[in-house]
Amino acid sequence: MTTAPVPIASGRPESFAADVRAGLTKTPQKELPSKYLYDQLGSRLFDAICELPEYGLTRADERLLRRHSPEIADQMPGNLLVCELGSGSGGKTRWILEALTRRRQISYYPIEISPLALSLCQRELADIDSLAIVGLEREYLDGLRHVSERRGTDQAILVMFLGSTIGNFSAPADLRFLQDIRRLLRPGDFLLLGSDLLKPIPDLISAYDDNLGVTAAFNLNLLSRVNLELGADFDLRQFRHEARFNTVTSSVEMHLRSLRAQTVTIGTHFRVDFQDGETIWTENSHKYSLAEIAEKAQTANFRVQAQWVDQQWPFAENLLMAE
Ligand code: AVI
Repeated sequence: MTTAPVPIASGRPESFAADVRAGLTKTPQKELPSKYLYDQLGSRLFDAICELPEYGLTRADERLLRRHSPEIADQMPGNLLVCELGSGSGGKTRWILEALTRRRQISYYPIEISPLALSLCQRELADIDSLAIVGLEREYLDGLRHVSERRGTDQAILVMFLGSTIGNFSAPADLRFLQDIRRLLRPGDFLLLGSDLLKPIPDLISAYDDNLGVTAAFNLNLLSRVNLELGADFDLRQFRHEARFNTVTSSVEMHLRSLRAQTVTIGTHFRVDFQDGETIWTENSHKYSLAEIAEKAQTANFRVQAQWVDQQWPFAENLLMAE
């Protein structure tokens, strides 16, 4: 199941319809929210993306967690709860949970809107001794609030938000999200934040427009989802995946380009006209600098305890402490 926690819960069908309508009537740039990329097929395609030779992000995240988990565990207090925003498949979380449970009993709360992902994660980590797994089928902040309100007075929280999903919140929403997390924490709690870093543009474009066309399928699947769930008639062959780097926002943008002038019908009443060459913007993936992460963390009232960077694929694991 997906290792990508999506920015916000996918929501009910009526909000999908409303979001599609709002996004496709936006001018001058049509948009579809990236959270809708992750239906069942989209989640599987994302898992495949993580295996692609061009997409070094997930492997860098895993390498850093594997290497630095003992050091992270050493900095944690004895009485600790662990929450993960987006449970993932449990693969990379294993390193940190194993390091933490060497010294203490841990309750681990994966927070995830997909019940299937939660049960896969529970199964994957079930063999770790001294670990109690309590899956929460909720949106991130709602789940974190739930845990935070029920913890003991002397219990600290470690929140993990891995895989650079923070980069899919377009600025300034990334900062707002850090502030929202901070408001649910107490001084002395921790946030372990994964963030992809700026790297040469050709490497970034290859990572988001791979030779096998997996990312193209991931992106086009969004139109397929609109067809299936909202009764639209997008002809997928008349749209092409595009990855481009926006130097102003330091982000890789995914778009779907209309290959001709066309009209698409969504449901019974809603029609959208596309000009030849017009695009739908489907995702923003911000690439940070270390200083930028530190600045956003400090603005959100966290102290930067450590930033570890992968040498093969510039990516940072940031250990932040609530002040
Ligand atoms: C989940 N997220 C961090 C991925 C990223 O790199 O922004 C989603 C993705 N989109 C295309 N490839 C991967």
